Amino acid sequence: MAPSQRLSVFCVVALGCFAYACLAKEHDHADMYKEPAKGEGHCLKEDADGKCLEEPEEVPRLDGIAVGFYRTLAIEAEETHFMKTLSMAPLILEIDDFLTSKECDHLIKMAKDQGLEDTINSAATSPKERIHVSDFNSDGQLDTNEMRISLEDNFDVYLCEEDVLNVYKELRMDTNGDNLISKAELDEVTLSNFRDFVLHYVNEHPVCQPRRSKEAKIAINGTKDGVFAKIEQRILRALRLRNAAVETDSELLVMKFEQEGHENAHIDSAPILERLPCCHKTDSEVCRDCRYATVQLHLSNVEEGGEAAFPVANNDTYSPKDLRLGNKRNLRKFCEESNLRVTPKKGKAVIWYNHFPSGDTGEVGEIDDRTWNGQCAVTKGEKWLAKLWININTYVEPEPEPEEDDVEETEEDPKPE
Ligand SMILES: [Ca+2]
Ligand SMILES: [Ca+2]
Repeated sequence: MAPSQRLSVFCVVALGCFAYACLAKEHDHADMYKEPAKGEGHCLKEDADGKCLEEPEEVPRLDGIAVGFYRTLAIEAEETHFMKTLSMAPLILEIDDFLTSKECDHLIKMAKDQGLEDTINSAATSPKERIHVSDFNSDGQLDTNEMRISLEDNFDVYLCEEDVLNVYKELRMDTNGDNLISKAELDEVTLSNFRDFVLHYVNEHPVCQPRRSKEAKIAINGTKDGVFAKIEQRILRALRLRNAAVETDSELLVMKFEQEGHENAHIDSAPILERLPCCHKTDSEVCRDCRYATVQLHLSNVEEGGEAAFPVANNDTYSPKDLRLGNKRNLRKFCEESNLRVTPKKGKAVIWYNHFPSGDTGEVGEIDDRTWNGQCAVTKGEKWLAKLWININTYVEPEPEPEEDDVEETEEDPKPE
């Protein structure tokens, strides 16, 4: 998932917005809205029973207005919520007390009833035929930073410089002792030995793991759980997402972070490749995530640490290369360097859009590569978090192969008259 370098119109808009950022509670601002009472959501034409006959093509997306802006959400008769804009690029929104304490406890109980398992690092166990290396300065050798990044990309492990040097030493890779690995030096190590040792090293040094957490994936498709159904409706209303093309993921991911638990920064969705099916629409392993938005529900308070972190949020000069070379994905060690850190609080929702809207069609557009996100280490106590993804199908069915009879015959070798 190599993030592409791009500047979108949203970055330009964001720059303009910073000029009047940090508005105090603008509850009376003209942009505040009340959720319409019935059915009007995003339907263009309804039948007599209120069933939608015609949906607009545009994918709804809230306007953050400016960092610090508060929007009033009157989405339930008895309750008013306030949505605060935390970042414009990417657009990140926060709603305190979005869930009640009882609702949080209910989701935790669902996870406990199902049973939590250690989160698995699937990238490390998937077979590889060769290692892809990142020789950023094209000098034909890997310095320790380039090797660190190569290991992240190949095995989803997060070593620091001293760890990389330890690996060299144990595997006797750096034969001339210059802290650089040439192609010849790399070729001396078999892939399986290299991989096995790195994974062994990471097991011995859990801080190098991409995440340390336990999780339960709760099937929510067609769930009869009334508490969850109510939360789901609240989310869709808050985001004004009631379009038929929108569906929440079939699973709610509930994560538990114990002391020292963390999750390094990653992007939740994938670039749009129209001919590759969306994972929520296929059973095939060959698929891509089509997660338009992410909803993080904080289910507990945390005594210390455990912030939700966005390393490059609101970063005017973001470049994927700087993110990698600066080791900012490693939230276990460099949490404080993240541009935006959100303190966990029971009941809080943190929401962001993983994709831009497409300027041409109003549909889901390119991935927003500033949405790098993760969880800083819990330094005291424990933390419970739920994640729900809002999916929009961006898969285009390929044209069917023409039947043999339909193939137009061309005269390649016309007979002379
Ligand atoms: Ca190099
Ligand atoms: Ca060397």
